Amino acid sequence: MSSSRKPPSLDAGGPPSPSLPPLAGGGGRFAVSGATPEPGGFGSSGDSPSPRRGEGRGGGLTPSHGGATRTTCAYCGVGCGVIASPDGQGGATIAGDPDHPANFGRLCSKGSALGETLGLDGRLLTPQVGGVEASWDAALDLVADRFRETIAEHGPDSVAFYVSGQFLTEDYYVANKLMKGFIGSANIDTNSRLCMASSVAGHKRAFGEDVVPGTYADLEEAELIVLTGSNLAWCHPVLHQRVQAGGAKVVVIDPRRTVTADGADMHLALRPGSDVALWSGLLGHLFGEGCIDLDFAAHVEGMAGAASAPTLAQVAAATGLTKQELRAFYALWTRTEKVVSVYSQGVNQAADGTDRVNAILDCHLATGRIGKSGCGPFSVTGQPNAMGGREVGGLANMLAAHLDLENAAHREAVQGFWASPAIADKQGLKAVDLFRACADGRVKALWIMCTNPAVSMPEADAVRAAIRNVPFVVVSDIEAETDTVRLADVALPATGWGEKDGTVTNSERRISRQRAFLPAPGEAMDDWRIIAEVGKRMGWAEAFGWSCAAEVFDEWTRMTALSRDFGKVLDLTALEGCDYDAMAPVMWPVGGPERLFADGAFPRGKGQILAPRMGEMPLRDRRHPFTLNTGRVRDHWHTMTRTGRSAKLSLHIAEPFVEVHPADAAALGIAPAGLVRIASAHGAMIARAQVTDRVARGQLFAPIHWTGETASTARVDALVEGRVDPVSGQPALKGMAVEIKALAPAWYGFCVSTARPAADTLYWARARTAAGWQMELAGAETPGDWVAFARDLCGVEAEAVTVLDATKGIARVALIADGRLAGALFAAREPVALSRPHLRDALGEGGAEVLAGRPGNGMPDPGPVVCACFGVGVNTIVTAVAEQGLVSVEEIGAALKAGTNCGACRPELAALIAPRAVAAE
Ligand SMILES: Nc1nc2c(c(=O)[nH]1)N[C@H]1C(S)=C(S)[C@@H](COP(=O)(O)OP(=O)(O)OC[C@H]3O[C@@H](n4cnc5c(=O)[nH]c(N)nc54)[C@H](O)[C@@H]3O)O[C@H]1N2
Ligand SMILES: Nc1nc2c(c(=O)[nH]1)N[C@H]1C(S)=C(S)[C@@H](COP(=O)(O)OP(=O)(O)OC[C@H]3O[C@@H](n4cnc5c(=O)[nH]c(N)nc54)[C@H](O)[C@@H]3O)O[C@H]1N2
Ligand code: SF4
Ligand SMILES: [Mo]
Repeated sequence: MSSSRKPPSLDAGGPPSPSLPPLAGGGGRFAVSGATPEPGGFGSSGDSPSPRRGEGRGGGLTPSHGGATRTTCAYCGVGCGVIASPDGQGGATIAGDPDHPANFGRLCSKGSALGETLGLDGRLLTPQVGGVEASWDAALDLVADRFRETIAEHGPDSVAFYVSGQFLTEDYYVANKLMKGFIGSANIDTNSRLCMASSVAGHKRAFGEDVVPGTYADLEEAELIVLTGSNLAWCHPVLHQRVQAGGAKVVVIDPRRTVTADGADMHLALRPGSDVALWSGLLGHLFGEGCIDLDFAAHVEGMAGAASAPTLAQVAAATGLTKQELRAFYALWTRTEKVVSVYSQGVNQAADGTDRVNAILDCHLATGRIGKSGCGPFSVTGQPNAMGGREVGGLANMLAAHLDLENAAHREAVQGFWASPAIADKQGLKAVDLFRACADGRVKALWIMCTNPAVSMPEADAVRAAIRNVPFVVVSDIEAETDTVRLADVALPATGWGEKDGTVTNSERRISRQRAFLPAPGEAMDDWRIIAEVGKRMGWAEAFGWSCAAEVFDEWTRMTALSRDFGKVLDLTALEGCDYDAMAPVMWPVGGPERLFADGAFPRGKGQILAPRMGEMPLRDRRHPFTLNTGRVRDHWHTMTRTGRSAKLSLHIAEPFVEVHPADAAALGIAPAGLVRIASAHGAMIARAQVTDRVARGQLFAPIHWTGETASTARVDALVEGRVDPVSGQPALKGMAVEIKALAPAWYGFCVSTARPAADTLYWARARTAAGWQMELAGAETPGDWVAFARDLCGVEAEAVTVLDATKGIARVALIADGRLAGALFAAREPVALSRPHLRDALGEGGAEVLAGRPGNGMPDPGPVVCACFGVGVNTIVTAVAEQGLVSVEEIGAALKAGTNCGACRPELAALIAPRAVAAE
């Protein structure tokens, strides 16, 4: 059933072979590093404890043969080009593609470690019905029958799909076609609702179409870059490197002092939610200073609204910034011609997210700073195909090809193109409403694909209950056990990154191929094909009869004649009939200009400035006096189903945490590294307190990554309310009213184990290590028998060596099997202070001597990992900085190699050179 795969190949390690298609914009403006993998170094999955491909069930797997494949990174919207060289045993060596115009060879820590995530342990390899293995025929028939019956009985709006910005364009196109054109409902929404919906709505209001006008090259050509609501150094690391290479002044607007802010020329730590006031104030200032492009103004409506912009005093009161800070920022923006304003989830994920987007776009429209070299507003996309999903109409309020559900001519054109029996004629349920409709019984059959809403949706506990309430739930995933797969009646195994063929569109509208370089494992099937098989079985064999991804893509490119003919920018028609296998990265409009709107030719005729507003502040109340901010860490991706497989990526930050200001911590009796419980009216989580002035008083920050699979109670979205922006339907994921309390567990613990440890204690958080696993623990009651507890935890009946002191509350247990350390538990009444790297290294090696908890004499403790690629710890770095007098990131690199591969840790290294850095652990 697998599609034809003829990826272009190149000789491993050598220069691109002549048979490779030329890539647009090759060469590169900035230095290429990380292009050549270390021999036997990162990228090989050989050292992971995973079963090898072909060894497992499913049989008949062809081993991948030599040669390398050009593809695109699985993760963020930067869309870096990757060269994957399969090792023939199911793994692959990964390098940056020096010719890809997104990254010119660079990769961040996550991209560099892609090879470590290819193992098959934990993968979903066969269809499951009711938790029991089933054949594809049985599973697909069941899905088609249940959907058909439900529609027949309750109408097309009684079913829904919830899909993902990690879908390839082909997957997305097929899902959208099935729901909107054949089932005849618009009840297909996507996790992009949580991510890009406010940018989509803002673009449509300002330009008349969802278009990002600029290119990555603008980041190098700009003189000023404003990063607002964006932690670029951690979330789009390769773009951050391009920003730094360009040498522009950088301003960061973020309530939190992020690593991105550390490296900026100016950090405006505004009050959460005051973004609209800040940007509206800038618009007023631009008018006041006469910094308006009068020629461009002829192409823009709404200029007069700027008269109602807030005054400097009003902006200062709203943002909590000083007038001096505001004047400095406004003056810099006003006098700099080449300015790019990059924004992301600190802007989109708010109850006034669309207004925030437009407040930024307004300033660029008023000054004509758009579509020209080095200037423009720049919404950076999160997921690898956030942009592609928008093109094919994956959101519940749009049609494919940037056309509108509300427009009868658009509907007719789409239905005509598909020759479909139906066409959705009203908006479908947007994510938050969709799961509410699951809760109250309106949705009776639900298909979730490539996303983990039981973790990532606001009101996640209620969403979990809502999914349980749906009579028939299908989940397509690559993993056998996720919080959402556990709720499925039918679980369908999808092929994952490296196994599937298709296209993705990155933040600068550049379409790149993802190419398979590994065989499909077990019985896994490509997502587009799974959906097409269901479409066929529902009675539409012809409309869903493609034989490979290339045919789907071809149909899609032809469809963009519709957007072109309706005067939209989106146009892929020049790619019709292209050589899909050899396709080089290309921007849309294909064959058109790279930058858009410099001439003021907007799809709607004129650009639109929205009247400035003051914005909406996050809620707080007496019971919930803190504002909870949420977001990402450098080395983890979302719900960790992929990055959690890599030991390198798991050790940068190995457990859920909450940043809390020292004054708040002191007032509430929260000790550094103590445990806290944060709670809202919707739910609660437990995490490690990180006492830091990176957050302001009254604010907290917690990461989104931990799930029911990786921690006891740390799904941050359990707390977040499903309050949405009225224009975009995007939930306010960043500003939640919560309370925080110190917890006083009876004991704290740390464990390492060669087998996957499992606990049922008040708190636990599990992470991969090179030789197995580690777990942070805390318990409400002290176990009566520590040895039994340790054996149970590690799942081994090994010989135990112990140091037990009941009066001091100390318990240390080493479990020795065949003379090697199979597990170790350290417990104490206080958070356990010991050298975690030392213990991790001893696993599978040393014996009872680990009970000392520290390396022997003369062996320094490296501390927590900063550089993931070379595993360099913070203590090693701080010591070298002090002892060798290192003064730059380059010198640290020369001395320790840290920061010399992917460079994602360079901002953190820079911070360690600062005098206040101290050794940890
Ligand atoms: N390492 C890593 N990289 C990723 C991802 C990942 O999971 N891990 N995910 C990808 C995806 S899908 C996305 S969408 C992007 C997200 O990329 P980003 O948007 O950069 O990431 P976040 O950490 O969600 O949030 C960005 C910042 O918004 C700030 N913020 C919170 N409230 C406000 C506010 O009111 N105003 C302003 N101005 N700022 C505020 C937060 O403090 C935070 O630092 O990252 C992508 N890249
Ligand atoms: N509080 C708060 N909540 C947030 C955010 C926030 O900043 N704060 N950010 C939001 C944003 S921007 C996003 S994008 C979401 C992300 O949230 P999710 O989309 O829920 O997170 P992922 O872990 O990326 O889920 C992807 C799932 O698809 C599976 N998968 C991977 N590859 C494939 C494939 O090829 N096919 C199939 N069928 N499955 C596959 C993975 O195993 C995983 O289970 O979270 C949102 N939630
Ligand atoms: S910046 Fe990192 S995660 Fe994003 S596409 Fe590039 S390598 Fe992948
Ligand atoms: Mo996202």
